[in-house]
Amino acid sequence: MPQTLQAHFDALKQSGKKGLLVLIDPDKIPNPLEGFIRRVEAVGSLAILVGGSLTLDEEIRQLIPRIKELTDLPVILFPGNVNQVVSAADGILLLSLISGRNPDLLIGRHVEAAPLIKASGLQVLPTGYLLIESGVATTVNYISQTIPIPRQKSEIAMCTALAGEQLGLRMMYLDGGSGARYPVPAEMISSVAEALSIPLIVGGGIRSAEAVQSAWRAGADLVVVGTVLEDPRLGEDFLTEMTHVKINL
Ligand code: 1GP
Repeated sequence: MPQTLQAHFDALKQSGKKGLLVLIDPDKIPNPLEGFIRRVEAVGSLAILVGGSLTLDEEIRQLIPRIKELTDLPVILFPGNVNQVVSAADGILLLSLISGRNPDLLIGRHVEAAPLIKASGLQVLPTGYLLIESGVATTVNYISQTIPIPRQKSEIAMCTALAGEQLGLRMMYLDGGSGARYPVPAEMISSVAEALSIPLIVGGGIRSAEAVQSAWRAGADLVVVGTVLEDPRLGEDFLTEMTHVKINL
């Protein structure tokens, strides 16, 4: 990927192509990691996201250099807290939780992390993060202490995302949270996608190739999958299904 990550994702959006991003939770590192990375490459993931809203140890600091040794795919942090700013990665989704009204997650943590991020040399992807109600109380619901946007309230999601773009955010992420029971509804994805001119990421509860394609069809530019890959059998089935999908619709 010779361009910057932002330029790459902007170009993807402009061209109407679609992308997949695999998320690794540093507390649930696939074993063996190398075999997993090879399958992630084979399935066409554009980058590897690393992070989570709650991490139990410092594993992320060792994990990123291990991934970098195994692949040329960009590694992008998906940080749940300031401790997940690791300079060995390529970029960071600098998330502002704009669906919530928790000032710490809108701007507070960012102030604390700003000098670290500047010193790290990481490429910054300023990202509006919208938490969507997903049929189960996810870790991110609890940890963020915010109310997710109700599933049927597409117009709230759309106005929130639009405000984020108007404020200068460069990416938008609609997330049901890791392990969501239901993925973000297609109608909500469409409504948000139609309002935005920046790349739209969708994740949470996506467990099949059909669900990935459904999110793409609705207007997601990038789809994130994490939990499905943590189960060896389901993960294998998913990756096999995805190898048959024509990724750039
Ligand atoms: C979580 O969107 C990501 O923030 C991925 O969700 O783990 O449910 O795939 P899953």
